[in-house]
Amino acid sequence: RNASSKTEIGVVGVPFEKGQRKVGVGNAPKVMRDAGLINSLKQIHDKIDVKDYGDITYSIDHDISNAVPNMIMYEHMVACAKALSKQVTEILNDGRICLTIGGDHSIAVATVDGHIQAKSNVALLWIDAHADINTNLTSTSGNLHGMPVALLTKELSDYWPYLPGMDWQKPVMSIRNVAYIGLRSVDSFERLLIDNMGITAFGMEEVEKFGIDQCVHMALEKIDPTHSKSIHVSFDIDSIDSLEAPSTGTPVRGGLTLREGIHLMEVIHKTGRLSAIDLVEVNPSIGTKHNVDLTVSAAIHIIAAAFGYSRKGLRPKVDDLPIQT
Ligand code: HAR
Ligand code: MN
Ligand code: MN
Ligand code: MN
Repeated sequence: RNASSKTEIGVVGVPFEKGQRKVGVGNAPKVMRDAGLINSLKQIHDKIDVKDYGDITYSIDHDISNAVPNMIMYEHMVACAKALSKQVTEILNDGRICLTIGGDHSIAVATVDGHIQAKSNVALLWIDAHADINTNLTSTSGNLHGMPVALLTKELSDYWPYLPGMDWQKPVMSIRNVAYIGLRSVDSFERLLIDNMGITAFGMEEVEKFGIDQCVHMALEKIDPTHSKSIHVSFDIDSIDSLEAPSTGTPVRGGLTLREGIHLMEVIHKTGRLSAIDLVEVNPSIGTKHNVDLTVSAAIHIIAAAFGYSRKGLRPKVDDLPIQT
């Protein structure tokens, strides 16, 4: 039973939506909290301790707007990321697993950076329909949520121009320590990079061929062969099929089932080395109320699985037994 060890969680909300152009994804932290996220965490088992660190706030430096070509609303990302990276480091240094509720996926530049500051040896699982490994030269949209993996990894650092205001962020992570699961909408330059760099990538074809359990184990074996790293799961809700998680900015059919998403997180939980989760791209302004409810509850189920929620149920504590045996 997983209830035997104490789990301390630190939650941070990031009401940030400037990494893409649709309104609403910035409201996800509020909507997730209103849907009972914190209580759902507390109810997983009796050894869970949750501290809510609130939402990230930041103020922007207008002097760097338009400083970098094809990076839309760049100055907003820079300011938010700096504050968020510090918060993630603080939560980890407090001895808690960091749960970051986005916001769009550009915020993962900060969460992974903050994780590396605290733990140095980090393995990153990127669960997404998209590869998010464009630079400002390869992106056809200029949307920053399509660029975080390229900003984080040292093998891609030479492909960027000088990025004003980002000097604090060191691209020290190796692409060898990154694995994708769920890919099904990858741009042509992204495909070239994945192939030429031999990046570990389990697209939906591989999920179909090997099953989700094998895919997660193979991904972990690649990025953490010594079973010693601090694991970061950056979970884009659009990895889940758009029938089960419709309220997201760039939905793609043919994705992971909610059951596969839950199982993936159960496997990660069992490693005992999960340190940080991002749950991003839930957009409560997209679709009907039913669509939003489906998407938010899918996100909460996935998060609960990562912290040890058992679908088989847990036995009561001895003191709670109605009959003393
Ligand atoms: N690859 C496309 C781009 O760069 C779309 C990627 C972004 N969508 C996301 N992120 N939701 O995973 O614009
Ligand atoms: Mn993404
Ligand atoms: Mn995506
Ligand atoms: Mn092994």
